[in-house]
Amino acid sequence: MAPSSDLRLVRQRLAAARNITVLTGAGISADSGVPTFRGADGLWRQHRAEDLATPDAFARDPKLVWEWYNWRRELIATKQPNAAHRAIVELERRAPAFWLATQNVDGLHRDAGSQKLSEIHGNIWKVRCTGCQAVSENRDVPISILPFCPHCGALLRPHIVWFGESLFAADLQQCSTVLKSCDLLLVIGTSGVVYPAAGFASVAKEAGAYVVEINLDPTPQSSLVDVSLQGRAKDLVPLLLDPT
Ligand code: BV8
Ligand code: ZN
Repeated sequence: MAPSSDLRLVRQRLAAARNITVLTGAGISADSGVPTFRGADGLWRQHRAEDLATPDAFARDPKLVWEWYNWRRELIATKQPNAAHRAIVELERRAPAFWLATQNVDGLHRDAGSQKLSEIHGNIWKVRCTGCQAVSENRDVPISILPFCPHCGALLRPHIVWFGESLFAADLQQCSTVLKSCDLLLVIGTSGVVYPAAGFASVAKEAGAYVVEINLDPTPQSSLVDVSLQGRAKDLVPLLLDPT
């Protein structure tokens, strides 16, 4: 558990911060029971996420990729936001300027009430047509395989950013703006290996932000952040708001 002096320091910095940016990864949803990407529970039928979350995998075997997403949709549909998600909603309410960039596709930040957010890797409850590019919400659990576009008949894909695909331009723009303008960046529950999100801490640091990391373990970013709080997000994030 993080030393109380670090917690006190971060709490003071948060209270004084005028412009807060938060970056979250799978670790914040782990406390809701959603398997992380690279943790022990990140495998499905012996496939690694990195091998399935690619355009090539979908082109080669769209049925297999949709079966993987159906497995995740069924699992995520039963999960609720946790105290860390809710504390971030409270932070959004309190801070004069706030933005959340999440790498998570589970939609739990939205369910918790976050509004000022970019889902930079997409959202598992959205589908996109590979023909007319129409994006729509689809909460079928499971989604019928294979799903086709009601407008143009083309195959539907998850509206998710796969490895080898560029993030949505609007999100990249928004993230660049909020990383360069924030005076405090909170990085919560990410292993810091997937780019461009893994570079966000250094972008903010170079722009003069105070950077705080919350994670169970050290990450490649731990050496460049100002404070690294080691522990579970559901325990630590609420403590940053109010001393209990
Ligand atoms: C891009 C959607 C430009 C899928 C995801 C070669 C060819 C092509 C690209 C590349 C290449 N080499 C490198 C790249 C770039 C690549 C990349 O970075 N690869 C890595 C693996 C080296 N990036 C991309 O491709 C990105 N696009 O760069 O575009 C481009 C275009 C073409 C060619 C070149 C460049 C797109 C990246 C997006 C990929 N999509 N998800 C899906 O979900 O179905 S990424 C996937 O990883 C998830 O979104 C996840 O969020 C993300 C990051 O993982 P984490 O969130 O950090 O989760 P992880 O399990 O790793 O870690 C959990 C952490 O939580 C741990 O640290 C753990 O300690 C901690 N934790 C656990 N429990 C708790 C906790 N902390 C606190 N409390 C707890 N209770
Ligand atoms: Zn279509």
